[in-house]
Amino acid sequence: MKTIDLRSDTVTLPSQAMREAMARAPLGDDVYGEDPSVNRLQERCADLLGKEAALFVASGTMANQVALGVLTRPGDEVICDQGSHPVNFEGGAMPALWGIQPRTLQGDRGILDPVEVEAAIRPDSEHFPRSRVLEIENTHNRGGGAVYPLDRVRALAEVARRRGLDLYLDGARLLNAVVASGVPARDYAEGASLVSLCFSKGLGAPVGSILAGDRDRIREARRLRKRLGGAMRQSGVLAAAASFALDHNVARLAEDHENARAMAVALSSIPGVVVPHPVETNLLFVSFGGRSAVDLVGRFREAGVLANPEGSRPDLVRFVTHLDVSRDDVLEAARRIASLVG
Ligand code: TLP
Repeated sequence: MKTIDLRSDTVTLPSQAMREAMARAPLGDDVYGEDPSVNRLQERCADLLGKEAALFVASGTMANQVALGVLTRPGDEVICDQGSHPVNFEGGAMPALWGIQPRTLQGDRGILDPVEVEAAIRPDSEHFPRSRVLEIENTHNRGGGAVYPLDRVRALAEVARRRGLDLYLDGARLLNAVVASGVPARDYAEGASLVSLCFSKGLGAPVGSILAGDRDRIREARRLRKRLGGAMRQSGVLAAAASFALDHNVARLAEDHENARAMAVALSSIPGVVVPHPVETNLLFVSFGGRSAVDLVGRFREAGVLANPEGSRPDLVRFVTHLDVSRDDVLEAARRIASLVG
């Protein structure tokens, strides 16, 4: 029986063509700034995101933490959605690394309301932490892959600008948002001081993320990346995979989105099964009549379907489509699940 792995879009393996591009990549020591493949990727991503400069980093977590480290001082506060990745999935890095604290708001599927954000900004007083950064995530993971409407991003950027905060955009899946909405990446990133995107999610590269912003902030980001042990040497072998992913794997994200919708339709026909959010991109959250997600994923695993409990509610299972699963695979997964729970 074939295993169908829908735990995350991080599970993809580099294709043969991607591996060949990695093998061919011209290399140098990136700590000396001499890796042509890294330099090319950084320039390309700066342009894609409409920023002066960019820095290749090891992971989305490193991009987020370097960004927050650049934009804050100890004691500062970061306003973000309660489901945001740095709050939930980065091992407590905000306080542990930078001595900063999150101020969490309840967004609508992770999408923040500018009025609520403005109300959460602390008055200037010795009593309060200093509100310093507004962090948003597009697409929003815990929001079920929700795409930020561009006018909402602009309204939040305007609040941040007017109140002297920096906007940071966690764009781990920004290109999913771009493909789903038709909005160019640089438009989403326009009001952000720093923006990231990941190559190791739906784009199918094995490793790597980019952080983009103005020259001064990226110079400081380079220092913090070094401090975290993330200054790599012949990392062009990884940057080449990222460049290959940008060349070949962006437009096809639309297929992942269609496959997630097809799976949602198939699962919804099972009595008692509820898909609580519209499926906008490649993430699909499903409730199986209120049954425990932890128990269910164990049963699905026995049937060769891998998924994760979503975590924000005990009954939600998260399925993620990606370039290593086809339409037939997701429909087969839905059939196996139907035979278990139907
Ligand atoms: N998310 C992973 C898990 O950590 C939950 C996943 O499987 O979805 N920002 C966002 C919005 C993310 O979803 C992720 C990864 C990251 C940052 C971190 O990326 P990595 O895993 O490369 O550190």
